[in-house]
Amino acid sequence: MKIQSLITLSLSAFALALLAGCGSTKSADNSAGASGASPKSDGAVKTVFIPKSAGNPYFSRMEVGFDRSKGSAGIDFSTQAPQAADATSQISVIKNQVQRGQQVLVISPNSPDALNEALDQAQSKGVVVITADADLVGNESHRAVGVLPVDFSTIGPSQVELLGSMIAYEGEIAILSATSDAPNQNAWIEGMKATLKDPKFAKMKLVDVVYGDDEPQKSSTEMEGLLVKHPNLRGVIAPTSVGLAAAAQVLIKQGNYPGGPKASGKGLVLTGLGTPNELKKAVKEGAVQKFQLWDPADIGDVAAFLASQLGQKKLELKAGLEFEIPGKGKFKVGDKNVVIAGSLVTFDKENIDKYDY
Ligand code: RAM
Repeated sequence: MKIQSLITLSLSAFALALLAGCGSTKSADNSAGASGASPKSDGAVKTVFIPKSAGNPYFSRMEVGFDRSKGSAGIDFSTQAPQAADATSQISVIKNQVQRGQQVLVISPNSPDALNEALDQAQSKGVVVITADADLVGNESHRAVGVLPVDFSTIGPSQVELLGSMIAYEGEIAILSATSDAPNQNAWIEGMKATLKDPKFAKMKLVDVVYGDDEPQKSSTEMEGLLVKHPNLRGVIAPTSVGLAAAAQVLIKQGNYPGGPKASGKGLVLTGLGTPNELKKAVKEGAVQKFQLWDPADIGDVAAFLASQLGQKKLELKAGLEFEIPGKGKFKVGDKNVVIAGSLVTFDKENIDKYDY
């Protein structure tokens, strides 16, 4: 890694002055204050996080990151969830929060494109828009930066390999996703489909993709539907924490996992992306052997830092820029201004008790 390409950011005035020397400081005319989005009297950058939906422990864990970093980052943090996991509900929240004078919107978008206009309007008023957790895939120009948990291109292949390794790379498989418009799940599903074309997976046949809309009840119903509709189903990937937790409950209830009390034949293997706390019981009972995720709090930490820097116009993002978050480490701005905040972890009964989120 080239030394000269490393720009260390810290919250000290000195380091920020260095950034100004890199051409990152904007003139007062560009300041957010022109639009009514102005900092608090203590200088904290008014930042709101808009998750995909309410009541999802995954987003609560992201908020842990924001909360623990807000002091050091210098943001005045709040959150407002939309009423449902759809773009229309998020648009009202965006408008409402812009009216309330937020300087930075951090959003996990429910659509890759339906928020474009609302986000553009916010940006035209001087509000900084950061996507976090999910991105505006194909519409990245409608936000300043995307803070993603891991490189999205690795998730589809990792999930297919994980399921394949547990079903001897053979049999009918299905996907239980979030909403049909979810930009992160859809990107990962594309990755899964591409991976399945590899000869290694030639005997794994994707027979269905269903959507539980990140609602526990709908996810359970969709999982039950898959089991009825595909009696020979060998595996399910649920790349959504809500979907995976709900599907695991269905398997526990039905007992049809490998070694389960009602397994017919080899039993159904379930994996996906989920929070360890929601899956502990299923892992201990054997209904889920292995699944993956990252720590969502890492996304909150990085987004809090960038919200502060961008809200104060102290950072000019460009591909290749490296920065350091005090106490957390070095990060890099990649193509399309994507910053990767964490890393993929595979959980199983050996390690799951080490995690508490
Ligand atoms: C759900 C949401 C979120 C996704 C996780 C894995 O909580 O859909 O966007 O990142 O699952």
